[in-house]
Amino acid sequence: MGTIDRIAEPWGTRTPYGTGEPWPVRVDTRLDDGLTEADVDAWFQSATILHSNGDGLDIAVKDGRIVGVRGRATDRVNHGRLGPKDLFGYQANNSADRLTSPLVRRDGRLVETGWETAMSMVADRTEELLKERGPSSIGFYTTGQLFLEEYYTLALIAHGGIGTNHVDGNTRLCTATAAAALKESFGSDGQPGSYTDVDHADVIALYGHNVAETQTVLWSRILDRLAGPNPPRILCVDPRRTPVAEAATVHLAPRPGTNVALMNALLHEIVANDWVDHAYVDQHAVGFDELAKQVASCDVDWAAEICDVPADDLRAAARLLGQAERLLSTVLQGFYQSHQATAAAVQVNNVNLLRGMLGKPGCGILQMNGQPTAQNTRECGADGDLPGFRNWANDEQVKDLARVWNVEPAQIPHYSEPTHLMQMMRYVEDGSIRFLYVSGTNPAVSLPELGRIRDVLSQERLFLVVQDIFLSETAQLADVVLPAATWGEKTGTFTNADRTVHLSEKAVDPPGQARPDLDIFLDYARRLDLRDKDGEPLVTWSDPEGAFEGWKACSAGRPCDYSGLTYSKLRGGSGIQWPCNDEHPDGTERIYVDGEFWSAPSYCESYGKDLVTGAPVEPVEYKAMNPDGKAVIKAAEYLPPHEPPSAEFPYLLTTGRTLYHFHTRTKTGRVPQLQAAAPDVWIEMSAEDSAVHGWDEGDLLRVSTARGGVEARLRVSGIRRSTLFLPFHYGYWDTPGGSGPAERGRAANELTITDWDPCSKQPLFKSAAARVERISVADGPSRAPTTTASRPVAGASVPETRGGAAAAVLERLE
Ligand SMILES: Nc1nc2c(c(=O)[nH]1)N[C@H]1C(S)=C(S)[C@@H](COP(=O)(O)OP(=O)(O)OC[C@H]3O[C@@H](n4cnc5c(=O)[nH]c(N)nc54)[C@H](O)[C@@H]3O)O[C@H]1N2
Ligand SMILES: Nc1nc2c(c(=O)[nH]1)N[C@H]1C(S)=C(S)[C@@H](COP(=O)(O)OP(=O)(O)OC[C@H]3O[C@@H](n4cnc5c(=O)[nH]c(N)nc54)[C@H](O)[C@@H]3O)O[C@H]1N2
Ligand SMILES: [Mo]
Repeated sequence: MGTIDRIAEPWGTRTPYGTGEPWPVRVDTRLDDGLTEADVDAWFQSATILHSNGDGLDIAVKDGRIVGVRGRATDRVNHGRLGPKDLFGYQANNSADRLTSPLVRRDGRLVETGWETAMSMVADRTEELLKERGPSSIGFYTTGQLFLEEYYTLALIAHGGIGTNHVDGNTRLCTATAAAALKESFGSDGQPGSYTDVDHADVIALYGHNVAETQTVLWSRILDRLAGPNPPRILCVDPRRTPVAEAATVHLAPRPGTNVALMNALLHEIVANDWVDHAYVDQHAVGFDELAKQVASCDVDWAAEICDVPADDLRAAARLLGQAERLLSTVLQGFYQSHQATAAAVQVNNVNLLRGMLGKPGCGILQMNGQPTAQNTRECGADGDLPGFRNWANDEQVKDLARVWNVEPAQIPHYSEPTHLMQMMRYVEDGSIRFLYVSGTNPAVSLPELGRIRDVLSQERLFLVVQDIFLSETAQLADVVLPAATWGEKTGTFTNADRTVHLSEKAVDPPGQARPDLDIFLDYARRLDLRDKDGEPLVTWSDPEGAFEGWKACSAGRPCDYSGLTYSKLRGGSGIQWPCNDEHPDGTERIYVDGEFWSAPSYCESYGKDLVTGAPVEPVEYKAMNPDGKAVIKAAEYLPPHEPPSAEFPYLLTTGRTLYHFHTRTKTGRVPQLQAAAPDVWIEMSAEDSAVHGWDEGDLLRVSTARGGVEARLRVSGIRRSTLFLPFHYGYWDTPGGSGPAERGRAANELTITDWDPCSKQPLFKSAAARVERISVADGPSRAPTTTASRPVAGASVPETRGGAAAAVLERLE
């Protein structure tokens, strides 16, 4: 037991363990300064809300206020551990500038009002538009950060009540490709792997996934294996020298946007060396011959040229994969936010399929999620899917959803796939969508090409509703702002990236008039007087547990089956993995254990798409290709990025995250320990490139693309040559809640392009052609963290990132 500075040491103290042994418990506790556990009035069960890992925790309350958090020793996900954002992030709930009353725009300004006025404006405008222009004038844009009960209610209102097809989540920017890749390979969304695969794997391959910074506790688990006997070997595919790259046996640092070439070369080697489990492939998959044909010419020399990676390193990587006995593969934004996102992510599935490494301890795939509740957005149909992973192109499944909702099947739009967000923005731009209801997301910072997005969202003819907990950049553009209660202030459930469902209890009252998102959606439904086909109220519940029961009925018999879960079952112990039903009353650790997939034509969530054009595969084609519901090995040809470097824009710019901040910083920017660790934007460049220009650490640079410019101080880091990296956390406003724009333009999305993967429709944040110039010489180093991928190159004189006494966390080893 002892305290440790968890800003300086984000992953905490090592607890080494060997293959297949239980991961030791380490309970992390952080309370407001001066308090001890004896001072806490009560603890309330929950899980982490600033990433997708789903670490179980308890919220400490004193005098009706959240005063800290403690990891749950009994939880299967984290065995007591928490990451820095979780340990300090709760303080954002207590910020003095939370939204506490609804706001409406009068004479151009947002002014405070009551719920009655605000909600009747929202409902009246909806009804007017429904009368004048029909349901297609209404759009909903939600998030991956609310609770399951809220998404399911919103999906019912939008798809079943209003009858619009324009429903999406920011999960489109986040893990649309995870869902798409799982649908392509296995017929349905649903994570094959389990975090316990880390305990058993002998090779862990991470593709475009900086797990060390983005799921810190999962990285602690990997670090503990690395520190124990028989450590796993690590393959890292990332253009930056991330903490994962530093721990890797093989690190491939490809040119951004060349993932498919790299994957095809790895698959080429696996086929050429016959590292293929033919018995598994013959019995459980279709499509091997097409893949073998596709990769036949993709040798490592070919890929080495395209990816700018040494051919020998590619060979070494393929050998790791080909000779692994228990291979765990993980994929995230370095693959998902690229032009061939789904094609690349599917090739990772193909590696595990070829090796027959699925459904056994240590053999898994984690097509990772990012946001804490993104899985639920997808399951509940609040994001461009239908609830319960139902297939919009299968009339029987739509009919079944209509049965659950007691509406006519024709009421649920299914003439095409639900509209994806980038298309919705286009409809707003051209005026066919006139009402946009945004909940729990900040598109004025997080969408590509912000200059355009600001114009689109501030149009006079658009009625913009923003439901948030702070006056975000987007809320400032709204016609009506609805103040929400958040995590710790409301009850509900959410599901992490390995299908673990957690209950999150209300610990304190929300500030002022703020209300849970669920209550706001229910109020909206009541005002619209939405009815089922018998004239009874469409939404039959009035609280979270009622919504959960409704969802259980909707999910029963589908892959994401929650029918065996209850709030009381989720109380007290660990989170539980779906499917959880009569057959699996304690949940399901691994799916596809017997090599049977959710891909039968009558059951699958999708018939798949053409990976190049995104055109849906016709049902008859799918049935002919895969009549028995096997896994689909889908090949893809490499295509170059859409915006290659040029004489004018010679660099490739990529963007992403740092360990200490969450997204647009509405929460983490208000937390002193986190904000101090990464207070301002920076730009990463290699030592080689900075030497060519004669630039040094801390110089103020201007990076530009065809869309705009951003100014940032230089961090000379371990990033590959001819590549630049910007964190995307820093918005238009200088400090969150600040009253004015930042001194310098610094949002990465001023620079990114309006373009997306044809299959998943996920926007491209990871490669844009850019140029860079120096504005002024350094007066000191940049303020990028030194503990992470932005670590300065050896020899630079940069003060270490430290949190000091303010960042002390109690660790209890058991
Ligand atoms: N600290 C922190 N944690 C978070 C979040 C956060 O904001 N902050 N957000 C959460 C959410 S919503 C998400 S989606 C996840 C995202 O988690 P990650 O995907 O791990 O994070 P990113 O930084 O977006 O991208 C990962 C890596 O992709 C690399 N990359 C860039 N271009 C390419 C490429 O062309 N090919 C390859 N192979 N790699 C490339 C980048 O160098 C980067 O290190 O994190 C979650 N966790
Ligand atoms: N350039 C670049 N852009 C990116 C990315 C990238 O890597 N590079 N990553 C993309 C990805 S993966 C993601 S997930 C998105 C994230 O982008 P956003 O979703 O826009 O980012 P957040 O800052 O998480 O915004 C969430 C909003 O919800 C509010 N909020 C928090 N809790 C609650 C609640 O309980 N109820 C309500 N109603 N509101 C709440 C917060 O205050 C905040 O305003 O960004 C995407 N944009
Ligand atoms: Mo995300």
